[in-house]
Amino acid sequence: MRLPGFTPWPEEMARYYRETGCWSGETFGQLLRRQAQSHGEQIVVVSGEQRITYAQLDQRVDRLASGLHRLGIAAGDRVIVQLPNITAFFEVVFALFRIGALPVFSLPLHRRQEVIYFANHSEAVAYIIPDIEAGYDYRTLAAEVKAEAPGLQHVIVAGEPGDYMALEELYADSVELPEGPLASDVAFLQLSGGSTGLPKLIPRTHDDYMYSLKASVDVCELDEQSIYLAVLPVAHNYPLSSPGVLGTIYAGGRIVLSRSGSPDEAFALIEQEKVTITALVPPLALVWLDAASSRQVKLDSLQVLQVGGAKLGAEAARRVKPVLGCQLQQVFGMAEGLVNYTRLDDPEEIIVETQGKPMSVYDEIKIVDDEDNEVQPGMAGHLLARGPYTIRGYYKAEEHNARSFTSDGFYRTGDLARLTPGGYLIVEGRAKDQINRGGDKVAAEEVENHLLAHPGIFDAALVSMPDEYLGERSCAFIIAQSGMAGNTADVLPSAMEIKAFLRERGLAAYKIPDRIEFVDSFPQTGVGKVSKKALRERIAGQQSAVR
Ligand code: OOB
Repeated sequence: MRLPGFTPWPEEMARYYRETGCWSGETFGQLLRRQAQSHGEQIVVVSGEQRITYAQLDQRVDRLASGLHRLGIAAGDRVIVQLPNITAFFEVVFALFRIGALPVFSLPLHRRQEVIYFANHSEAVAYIIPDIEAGYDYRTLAAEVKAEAPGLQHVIVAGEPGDYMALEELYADSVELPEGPLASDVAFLQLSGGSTGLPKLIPRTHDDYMYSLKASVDVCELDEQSIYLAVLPVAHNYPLSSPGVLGTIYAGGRIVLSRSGSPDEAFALIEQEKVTITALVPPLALVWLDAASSRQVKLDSLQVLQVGGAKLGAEAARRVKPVLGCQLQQVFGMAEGLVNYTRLDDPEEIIVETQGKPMSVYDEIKIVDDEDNEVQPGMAGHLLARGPYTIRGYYKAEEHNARSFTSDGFYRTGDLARLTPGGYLIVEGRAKDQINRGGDKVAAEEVENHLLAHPGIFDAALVSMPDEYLGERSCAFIIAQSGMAGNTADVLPSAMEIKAFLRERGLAAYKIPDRIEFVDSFPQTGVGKVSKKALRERIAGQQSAVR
């Protein structure tokens, strides 16, 4: 079933990817069935006291698929899935895959603004949440979302349902289901980090995503013996597929779920469950390094620590092996597709200093200047990517697609990078208007639009400021409404008030500016645009002055 708003690969490329075996023709529903047949009695997910086998997962997925089908959820329907790292995540997404309905992945930190947008933009029919997680009641969020998303017919709760439907009640007797989706169909909508006013949704097909799992599993050397600890939220592309939890299932391995990234919980799980590989963002890696240096830990089973999502400093990278006793693997990827890894047997210098190289020989990358001309070898420029698992367009975003892709189908990553003679990438910065807050992506324009909704704000510009721990934090420069700036302090909105205003609007907490600076005007570029470069320099200068 062709999803409206999806840009497929050109027919001759699709044929090529099929002929070369990149696209295998298998769907996720079929993958799980195959693994249940060959590894049925092996444990697939460990979550607290709960351990389930491939065969049990497969059966629960069939029953849930039957219940969802009976509820009226059909092939092509979109369903927002906002679940933490719990077993139900896997049951839900594979059940949706099996009936050909599309999960729309939302992160646990998303709030009203994000979820309402996903619901309306994707025309979702259902929304699946936990009851209370990390002290937050998602049923309250659901009530707010429902009020603003008229198309949403069902709210389904993993846990105590309150006013809604309990997920547990949907596990029906397995019934004959309609024919499943094709591998060329869109399997789900993933989230983009975004750099524009509104978040973008990323359509990924069974074929392309399955290939990204296969290539990741090969590079990361996962097999049936692998035990993957999921500490980052599993709905994110990195812990989902690089190789992540789905790669682990592809390899026939075991997933251990952690509810948090804290060393207390994670180190204990690594020891108890003999975890072999896990994935972190740089700030968490720093916390782990500190925690492991200051206490006796036995992480003997851990072979690989992946770090990605934001740039890992070379100094921290160098500490991984001596402190944690495992190999570091840098991962530079994006939900749109392209994923780069350092290889497990690469020399130390490459592992520490680079962000890896494309995982597939079918990946095509280019480094270009502002006019799209390829730069001299070794020079920095804009990174473009095309290949068997890199999308050709965002979901329902024609205008934006014209800017985000070249006419010959390369995705403009927005990253500035250079290539080493050996073909490894070093990320030098970013051209897109985005702040990377330790792996959490903040689109400047999105936050600026919310700031502009405040009656006391005339103009706003959000920029990054360097941060030792997160790499970057956000700083909002604000011009107050005329008549307010320079006026008595009680008329000027305070920084606290502005943050509270954004929070009340229901914006995810990581998007709330870390710092707010009031100014009378913005520095301008030669053509009169706001010079974010000058604002970044100003705030970085102020920071170093106080040190
Ligand atoms: C991952 O995916 P997204 O979609 O949240 O963010 C992608 C962006 C990249 O374009 C780049 O700007 C940044 O995140 N990034 C890195 C990086 N890894 C991602 N920047 C520097 N160094 C790195 N190692 O973040 C993602 C998806 C799949 C695998 C890994 C990460």
